[in-house]
Amino acid sequence: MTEFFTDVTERIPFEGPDSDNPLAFHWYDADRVVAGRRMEDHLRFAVCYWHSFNWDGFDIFGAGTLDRPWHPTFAPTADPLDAAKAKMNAAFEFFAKLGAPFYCFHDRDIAPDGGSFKESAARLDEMVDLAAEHQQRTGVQLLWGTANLFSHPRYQAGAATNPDPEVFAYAAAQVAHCLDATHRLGGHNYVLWGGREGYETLLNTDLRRELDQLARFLSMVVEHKQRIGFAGAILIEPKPFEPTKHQYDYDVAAVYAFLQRYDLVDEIKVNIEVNHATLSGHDFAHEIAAAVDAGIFGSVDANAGDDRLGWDLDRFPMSVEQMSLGMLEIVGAGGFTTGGLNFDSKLRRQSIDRNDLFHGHIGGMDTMARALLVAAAILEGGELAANRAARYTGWDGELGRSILDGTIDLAALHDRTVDRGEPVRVSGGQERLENIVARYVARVR
Ligand code: XUL
Ligand code: CO
Repeated sequence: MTEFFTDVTERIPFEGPDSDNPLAFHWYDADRVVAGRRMEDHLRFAVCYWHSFNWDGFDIFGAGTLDRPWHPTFAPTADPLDAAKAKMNAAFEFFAKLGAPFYCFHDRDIAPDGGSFKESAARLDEMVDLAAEHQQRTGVQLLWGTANLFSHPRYQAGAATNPDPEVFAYAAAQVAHCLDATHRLGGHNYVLWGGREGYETLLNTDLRRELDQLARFLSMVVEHKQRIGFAGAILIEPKPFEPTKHQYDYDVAAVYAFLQRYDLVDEIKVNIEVNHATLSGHDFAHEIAAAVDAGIFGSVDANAGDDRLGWDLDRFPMSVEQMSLGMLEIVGAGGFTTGGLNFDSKLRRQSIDRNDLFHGHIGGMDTMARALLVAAAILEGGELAANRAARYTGWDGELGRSILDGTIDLAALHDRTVDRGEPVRVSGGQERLENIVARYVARVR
């Protein structure tokens, strides 16, 4: 097999924080045990196929810039399946050299559209057989698969939420086939991002119908999963907007309300993407905490937005502090089970060297590894937990318990309050707590 990433001949080594080697890990040490688990098992890194191998760098203003010789931009006359095979060789070469234990794909990332459903499905089957061989050879596993229900023009008005049931049927067929493929490849999860499940204008949209359709679609996915014996988790990926003006899976709270309304809460969890969280006006850590609280936390798409740009930038995560606060919620809740950290992150359009794909992922993995160390140290130190517990002690006392267990009612609280003075106010201490976090960020090694 001819190699694509020829500058990197060995697996990227761990050399520690003092190394200046840009093609080495400085913090991610797969075998290092943190809070009782190997780093690799905590973080469960995945590389995404779409940004790293499918995207040629095009944007709405200009053509592809990246060195992706299998891409139709650069090989317009190549046989699509030959090109897909060359792309898969390069992808698995990259996963293995990086030392990423997992990858993720859309059906159309690994197998090109065949023009008809039948031909597309046959191509996917052929490429899945090849992916199984690559997985066997390299030991790389599939974190999740997903069907692309947003790129083809047939999905212009959505997939499950389309006003035309023929489109719903097509999407259902595509998901059935892709879920089977994910199952065959031993996928740990199956993701549904509602790329066009939303609307542009209420003037032509029947909200109630579209939500009922979406719920029926998801119920069918759950039924199919059970029928084929897929043991992985089904995950919805919330995003507030882009490409549609309003997306139904706006954020974790909206997804949770939807799952409760349609009695799907025990069957479906969420895949939280950092840049989607920030677009919805929330911190990454908030979305994790909301999902953990609702019992629907599944997996993470690790990336970063840009403070000044209000769309989905999908940069590699580089902020240790932001990621530490997210990891604090994840590790505090017991860590990943089926999920992991998928780099739904892409290079900037000018990053045209082949090695840039390594630099992006090395930076992201080191950032997340450091964030894990910070989170584990904060949890071990216990100051934040002690502070939080102290803040709520009143609720463990007589008054708090009698309010919560219902032995005291509104009128009784009225009578109790009449002759009392003001409650004693105490400091929330936010700055002191932020300083504690900053100290851990600075100190961990
Ligand atoms: C889009 C996005 C997708 C999903 C998979 O914003 O995040 O790549 O992760 O369809
Ligand atoms: Co994503």
